[in-house]
Amino acid sequence: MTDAIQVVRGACPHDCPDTCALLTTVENGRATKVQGNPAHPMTDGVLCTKVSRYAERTYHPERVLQPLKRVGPKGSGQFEPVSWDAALDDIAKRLQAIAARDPQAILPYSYAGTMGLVQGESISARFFHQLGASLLDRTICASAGAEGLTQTLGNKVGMKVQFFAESKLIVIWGSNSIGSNLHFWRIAQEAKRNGARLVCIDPRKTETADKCHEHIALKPGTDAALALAVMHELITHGWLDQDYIDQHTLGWADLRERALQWPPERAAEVCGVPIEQIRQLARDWGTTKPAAIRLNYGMQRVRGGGNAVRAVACLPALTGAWRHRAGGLLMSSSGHFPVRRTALQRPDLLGERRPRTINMSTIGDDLLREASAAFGPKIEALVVYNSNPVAVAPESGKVVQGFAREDLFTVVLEHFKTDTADMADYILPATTQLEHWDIHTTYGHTDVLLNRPAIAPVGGARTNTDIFRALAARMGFDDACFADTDEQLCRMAIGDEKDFEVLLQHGFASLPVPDAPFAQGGFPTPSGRCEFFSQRLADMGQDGLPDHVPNYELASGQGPYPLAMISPPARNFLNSTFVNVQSLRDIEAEPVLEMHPEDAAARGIADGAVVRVFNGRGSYHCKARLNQRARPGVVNGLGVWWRKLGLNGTNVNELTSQHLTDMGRAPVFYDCLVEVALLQKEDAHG
Ligand SMILES: Nc1nc2c(c(=O)[nH]1)N[C@H]1C(S)=C(S)[C@@H](COP(=O)(O)OP(=O)(O)OC[C@H]3O[C@@H](n4cnc5c(=O)[nH]c(N)nc54)[C@H](O)[C@@H]3O)O[C@H]1N2
Ligand SMILES: Nc1nc2c(c(=O)[nH]1)N[C@H]1C(S)=C(S)[C@@H](COP(=O)(O)OP(=O)(O)OC[C@H]3O[C@@H](n4cnc5c(=O)[nH]c(N)nc54)[C@H](O)[C@@H]3O)O[C@H]1N2
Ligand code: SF4
Ligand SMILES: [Mo]
Repeated sequence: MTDAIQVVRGACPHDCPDTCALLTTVENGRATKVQGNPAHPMTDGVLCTKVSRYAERTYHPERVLQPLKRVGPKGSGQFEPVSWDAALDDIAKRLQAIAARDPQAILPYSYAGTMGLVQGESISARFFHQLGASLLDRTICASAGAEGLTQTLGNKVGMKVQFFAESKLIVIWGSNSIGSNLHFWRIAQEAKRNGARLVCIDPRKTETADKCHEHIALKPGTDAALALAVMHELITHGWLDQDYIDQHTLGWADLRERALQWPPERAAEVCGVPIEQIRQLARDWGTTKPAAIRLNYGMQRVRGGGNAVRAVACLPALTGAWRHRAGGLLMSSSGHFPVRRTALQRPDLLGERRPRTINMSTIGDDLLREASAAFGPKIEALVVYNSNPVAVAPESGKVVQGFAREDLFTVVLEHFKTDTADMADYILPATTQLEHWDIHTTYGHTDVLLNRPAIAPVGGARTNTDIFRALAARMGFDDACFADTDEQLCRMAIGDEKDFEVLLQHGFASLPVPDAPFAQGGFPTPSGRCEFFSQRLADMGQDGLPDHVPNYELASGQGPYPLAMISPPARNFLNSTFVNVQSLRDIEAEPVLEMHPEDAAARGIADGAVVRVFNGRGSYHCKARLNQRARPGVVNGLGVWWRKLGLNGTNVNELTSQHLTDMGRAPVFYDCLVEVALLQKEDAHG
């Protein structure tokens, strides 16, 4: 019996900064347990609750295990099983017919359902490049922050995460570490035990805020104002490292002038926080060494998200925090990895063609657009993989209307009948992380991980790569690159043969990143300095300096929608993944809206009441949860539920808009005004 037990090394595929190393126990060909690898320092043998249920998800009774073809009306969720050959032949024929008119009418739609370089964008990208399909601007998560960080530091680079353990001040800015970056929280706790002060900056009083020494509950979208006021105090109190500023930054005189326009009194008004809290934050930042900021993506999902990240990213250079390995800032480490994207994705297969680019964050509007000179052809076919846009994209009323078009041909590669798969013409069953090869970089630490298949594909599931290889063959794409195996793709993704041998042996390897990468400056910007002023932004007609850019939707005290809604992740889901895993859904129980008791009382809403959250874009039913986690004037709609598992077949994105951020063309999920009312019997279906 013991002979039949194996433990296989892998990597967590999810869009999470921790990128844990997995150990999967396989008994007689069946995965029985998924655990954290104790040998991997960042994972330290611990997984989050979600992924420790990965076997439950893999063998879920509702998993799609054979190709399905739509038989009912669009969106009815009625399908019949068909053979792989029948499905692939028909899909290839349909795509070929559209491509003969204009391949740009075909749009791939994918995101980070798996963060793997191989099952993400490798053969799939080659396929769409060879076809000449529209390109996809993958903006739905992080592109505003990434752009802001890049315009300031030069790339998505920063501190090494393990050195936060030695910091004496940690500012957790726009992130709920306990919920979404658990392994960083472990490091922050170690620092706390060693005497570090922890400050959390978040409109919501999260589990993380509960455990920090200070919580600054600012209004959503006001982080740049707060950061500018901190600079004001650093200047007026002389808490600057003038030598670091002179040698390693660009645009100080201009930034100084800008910051002097932001006394704490002004920022307190804009941010809705006490003046003394701002002064204290500046004092902490200006006088504690080493001091570090864990910046995350929560704060860049508003109109001024790029500017906000720029403003915060200036703070470590002002005090010379970068001099110490436990000082500086970390938002994303992904720019440290020398990934061979060109080899994996082969953009050269486009030849002379330059297809248009569609922004994934405005898929609602774009699916409803007619052909025009400016837009190009109407979108006639969508191929969706590693994403659930009907649930996660903003303004879902429009997204659903777009997917419901009878003249749209939609193929969805999935594990489950998600809200998006329900709208498909074909659902193709894809393998999970336990069933395929992959290689993983990360945005929260600096290790590369290899994922080996632990079990054979369940049922008739096939890997994303295999599905695109099979389609390529049917479309007559004969370039040799379509024959690359997954193992070959892993080998070419990053590093050399020697590196790959290390991965085969240990499952992970660390990048050679210096301990204090910017102690002597050397930022990867055009000037080599930390760019307070960005000429590149100025050349694009934008403000070259960071500034506070107010939200699109600002509560004025009047108007039909007086409450600001943010919709941060639910701890036991990963975006919309895991919502259908019963044991995890049981913990989250039902869709909730956190409200401050004052806002609820003004509307006659009691704790646990079913409410209608609405604005001009739509309405969403959920349960009101009254507590101090919500600040007055702000409501928190937690998690991206599957629409069909919600109370009225919608989720929070019924309310969010398709406006885009100041930089990076990203969505503004947390820049959204709503009103809340007790649900009356007559609007139970409204
Ligand atoms: N459990 C779990 N973990 C996840 C995810 C998940 O869905 N569930 N999602 C993953 C993904 S895709 C990502 S991108 C990462 C990063 O995910 P993040 O977007 O960083 O998510 P959170 O850590 O929840 O941090 C968001 C926090 O920002 C706060 N916030 C909202 N608006 C503002 C604002 O204007 N200013 C400030 N300062 N804070 C604001 C929210 O209240 C929330 O607590 O997390 C990943 N990890
Ligand atoms: N209101 C609101 N909306 C949000 C957010 C928010 O905070 N508030 N967060 C936004 C953010 S940060 C992000 S990143 C996006 C996330 O949006 P998505 O990237 O769409 O993420 P998921 O919802 O997790 O959906 C991923 C899907 O990929 C599938 N999948 C996983 N692995 C594989 C595979 O190997 N092959 C195939 N074919 N499929 C696979 C999963 O089953 C799952 O259904 O949502 C955004 N939407
Ligand atoms: S979701 Fe994040 S914390 Fe959970 S196992 Fe994956 S990488 Fe680790
Ligand atoms: Mo994300």
